[in-house]
Amino acid sequence: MEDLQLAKLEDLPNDYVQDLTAHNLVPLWPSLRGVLPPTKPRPLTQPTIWSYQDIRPLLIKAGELTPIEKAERRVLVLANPGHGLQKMQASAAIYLGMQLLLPGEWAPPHRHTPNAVRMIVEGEGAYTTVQGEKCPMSRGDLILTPTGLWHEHGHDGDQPVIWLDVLDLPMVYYMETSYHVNGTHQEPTAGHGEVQYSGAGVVPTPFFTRSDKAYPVLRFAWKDVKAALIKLSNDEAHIECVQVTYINALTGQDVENILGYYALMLRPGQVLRLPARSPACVFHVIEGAGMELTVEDKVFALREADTACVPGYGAVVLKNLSADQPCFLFMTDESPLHRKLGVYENWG
Ligand code: 1HN
Repeated sequence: MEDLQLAKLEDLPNDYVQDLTAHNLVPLWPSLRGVLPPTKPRPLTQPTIWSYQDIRPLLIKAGELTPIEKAERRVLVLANPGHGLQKMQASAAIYLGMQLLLPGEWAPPHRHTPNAVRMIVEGEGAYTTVQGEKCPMSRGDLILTPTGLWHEHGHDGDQPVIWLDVLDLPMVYYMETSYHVNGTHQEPTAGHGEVQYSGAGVVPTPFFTRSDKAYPVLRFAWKDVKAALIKLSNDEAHIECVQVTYINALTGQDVENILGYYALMLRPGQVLRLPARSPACVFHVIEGAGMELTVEDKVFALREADTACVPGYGAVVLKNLSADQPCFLFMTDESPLHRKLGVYENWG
């Protein structure tokens, strides 16, 4: 049935509207279709691509213009124009930023309510210490800094290190729950979750007890995740979507509460159609000779280290443009949040 046209604010007498305003009251009907559009949402999130070739020189320039002491975190935010750049949102719930740390620099310790991950894009020799665990950074590694955990970044190498930060900041900020606390330098402690939990299907259980750590593994080395994708692809040659999810080894759930993290391998020449689902999604090329991303009427060409964001509710087609090399992608989406809220949908 066609939606009926509802009355507008202008249809009401001025003095009546002023009277409502004076009493902090608002009529619903002029805004009803806006907050509850027919048949599908109208996301502000626009399909957007950020090319690493564009970002890199601007980030290096930020390194010359602003010392780390004056920035704390030297980041250029990947802002979706559909939300307005000042909102610093890639989507409703996803924040993206490219962060630069130069040799010898130190980004001081703090903790905060938003959850973060880092996907390392370039350089060697930097590290993040998360709640005492020193996590070296290499290209393609995923390092978690979940809500409430102390973290600081240091750099013992001799080249710039650049990584992609993904946070659920827009959501946590919207809920009026975003804040940070500064801390003191953490001396690295013994023990690495990624080593202890590296046996597939087994977890440490000294004296029959499992760890009560909420986040047992903080660093996922790219060499291990890449090997898992290649093994999956070889073992199930018929499988269409060669994808893995970063999960918590103790719970089997997503590694963080609000955003989901995945790695995907496109075989040489592969065209992969992803279903239209409610969550917005981010794609970042870890390794590959080029791919094409099609969403709605937009086609983006992505090279290594490029990042793109797509709104929910649209089908996405990924195409590996190389005929002889696989293409490896890092993906982030809002599906843990959507599932928890009960609004997750897969329209196929
Ligand atoms: C943050 O703490 C980091 O620790 C990076 O490296 C980006 C963006 C917004 C709020 C906190 C970091 C951030 C951030």
